[in-house]
Amino acid sequence: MLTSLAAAAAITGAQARPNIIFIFTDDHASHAISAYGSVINQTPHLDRLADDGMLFENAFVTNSICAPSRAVILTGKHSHINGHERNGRIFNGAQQTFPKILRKNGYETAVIGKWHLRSDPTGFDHYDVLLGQGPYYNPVMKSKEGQKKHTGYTTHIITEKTIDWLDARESDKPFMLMMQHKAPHREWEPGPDHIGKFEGETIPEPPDLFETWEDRNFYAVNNEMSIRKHFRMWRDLKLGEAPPSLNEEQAKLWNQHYGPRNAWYETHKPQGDELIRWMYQRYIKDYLRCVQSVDDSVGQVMDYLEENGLDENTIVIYNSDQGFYLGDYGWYDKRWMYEPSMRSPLIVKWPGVTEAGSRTDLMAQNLDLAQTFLEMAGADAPNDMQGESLVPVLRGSEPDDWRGTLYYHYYEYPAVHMVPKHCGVRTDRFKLIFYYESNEWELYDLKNDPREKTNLYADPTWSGIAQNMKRLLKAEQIKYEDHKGPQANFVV
Ligand SMILES: [Ca+2]
Repeated sequence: MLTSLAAAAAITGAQARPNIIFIFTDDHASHAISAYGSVINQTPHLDRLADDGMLFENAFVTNSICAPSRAVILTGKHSHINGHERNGRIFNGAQQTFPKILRKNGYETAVIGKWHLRSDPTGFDHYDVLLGQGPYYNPVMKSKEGQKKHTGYTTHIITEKTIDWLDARESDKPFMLMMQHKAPHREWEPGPDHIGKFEGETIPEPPDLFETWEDRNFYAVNNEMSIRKHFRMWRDLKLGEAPPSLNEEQAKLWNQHYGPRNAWYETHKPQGDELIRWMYQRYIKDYLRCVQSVDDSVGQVMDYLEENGLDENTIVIYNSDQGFYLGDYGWYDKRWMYEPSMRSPLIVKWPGVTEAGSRTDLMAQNLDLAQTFLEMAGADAPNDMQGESLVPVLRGSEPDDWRGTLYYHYYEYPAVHMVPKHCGVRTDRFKLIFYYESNEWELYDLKNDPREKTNLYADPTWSGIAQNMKRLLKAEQIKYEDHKGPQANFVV
């Protein structure tokens, strides 16, 4: 009797554990989500998720670049600990990750979509992932059964595979599913259903689209991600023929859309500011078209959960691997510790736990997700994970001892876009950045200068703050064991 009661209790407990769906995108800046106040697009399905859950107004990454961000999320450890400091490394899949721990605790785990870590996924019952970056159209995907070529738009295919996996599963275990889109990563190739969106509209420009950085730091002047100078006209701005990866039907639609607009460019040959404006419109519309397909995907997954009675016991999280410059600071791309790329969107719907439509301004970081997922599932997090579980915040409390400082470290130099190695700390008011290979510093007052235009580091008025921030940097480097190397070579 006792045994069967205990077994029944165990089953009830197992059933009560929530499912987790982690919807993850690549390069989706929070300022291209209307729930975050976007002035350039509408994302009704992401807004619906925010209406049902909690939106983190201050969510950040530790290292604003694609594969390293993924490694941080899987391990709950900074890049220098998990060994994936820069793109191109091969992820050590033998190390501890949160999906492995969930699996040991009775969860069924799956990842579908972009993986980008070079080694095969480990810790998953099922995976079906793009090879490397993967294309926007007709991707080859790899599963435990081998590689398979698909026809169609990659955002649609990843969504369909996600829903198919949910539909086919027979296990009574709770599940943790990662649906990871390629979109809206460069080269921003729109899907067939949104390729004509925004036509005839003028998307608002950011206030610093024409920034040249001439009297500012050397690297920012010389990096290779400016709207002004660094687009590839063929792939980024779609001048010329359709990409060869498209089939005949897809190419026909592509050429119908881009052909007449390319003819306008060839006739008018805009120059100077007019050219920058034209390139910005061309870029941002394609970026937003890709976002629109992602937003549709979020809606389709949420609809599926509701229609199949899964919505009440499934946590849905939306996040991106980092932010992005949408013409902000005169740029596209990411990498810098500046706000547009250090930030990422983070929205969590946890039915019965998060208050619908709530927001928090506490600082969260992608480093926190592994421990958050484990606590959601009732599993213990290992002591060597370096983040903070967001569960208390999701439950509605604002812990007094919540972190006041974020640590950041970017490594990928020299490399594409030529953004220097740097590290730094951010508080809710100030940001200190250290370019340790040239011993240069920047200090920004985020309250009075949110777009980081005035470097206060050498200003005597701010020397006390600079000193305090250096102390914080030293303390964070010790805390996260990143205190041996050139990034720690400074005196406070
Ligand atoms: Ca990315």
